[in-house]
Amino acid sequence: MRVIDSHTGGEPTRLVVAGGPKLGYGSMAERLQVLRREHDWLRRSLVNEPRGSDVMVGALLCEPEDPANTAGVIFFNNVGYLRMCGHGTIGLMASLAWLGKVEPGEHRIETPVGLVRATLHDNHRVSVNNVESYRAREAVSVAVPGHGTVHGDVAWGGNWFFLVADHGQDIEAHNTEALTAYAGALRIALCEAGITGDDGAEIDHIELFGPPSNADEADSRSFVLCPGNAYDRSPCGTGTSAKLACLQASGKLEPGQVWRQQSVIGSVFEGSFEPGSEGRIRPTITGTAYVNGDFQLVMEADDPFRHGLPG
Ligand code: PYC
Repeated sequence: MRVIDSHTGGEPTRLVVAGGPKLGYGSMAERLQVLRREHDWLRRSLVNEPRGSDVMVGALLCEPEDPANTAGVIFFNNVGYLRMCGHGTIGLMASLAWLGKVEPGEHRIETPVGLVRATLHDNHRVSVNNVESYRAREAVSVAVPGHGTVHGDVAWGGNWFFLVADHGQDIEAHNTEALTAYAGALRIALCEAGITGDDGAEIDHIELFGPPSNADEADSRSFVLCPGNAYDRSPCGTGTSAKLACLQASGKLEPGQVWRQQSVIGSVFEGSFEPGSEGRIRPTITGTAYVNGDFQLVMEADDPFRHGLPG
């Protein structure tokens, strides 16, 4: 199995480009179900220790269902499957460019939640025109044990997010342990209070906002806790999409206006949107990714952990 590693603003993506399991010819949503049901060993092998780590996001490159599209992709992490991944799509394009499989310009990529458009620029830059995003609920209150009542917006950006500004935490790289504990407690509190995305979907990403480290470089800084309890080193593509949807819903961002979202470690995505259908937005997120590995996976038959630790 050939694998390309990349990172997008510090957040890793490990992409299987050859030798992965056969998942049939359905949509990416259908193939995700086959992967989860019959080949979950692939996720654990790539992402979990001893080969991977909690921070790693894995991706499986697929033949597209529609041959007019460039590729399909399914993303996963240390505890399960992601619906969409913005930093991962930027990493996917950098990896395909590394392999000489894509030219600069726009490419259509199939994901489990729909088609996205990814534009490969020069200098390792990629723009992802993401799925339509929207704020589902505004200023939702939740009691978080040890932290009082917290207010946040529920928004969809390709994954479900709870976005909070009134958290009283320092969004700083030296404070990630406390931020992880706070955001983890908030996620559990949402779950216990029955606060969900549409159709009862679990809100599995928490996004805390604060001022940027330098107002010349960004408009806001965020800390994003992903399912599985690792925080996103990048500003999070689906999270930035959710943020743009909330800004638009509050009348704070106009179509085409650029919003610069900084991650807790300081990397920046640029985002903007066009109007979508039914009051939703179609966000575009631009970031930079570098390839930092190109290798074969080895699975020795007598290695008890060749498929990773459970999880
Ligand atoms: O960039 O959308 C993203 C993402 C989701 C989880 C980790 N990164």
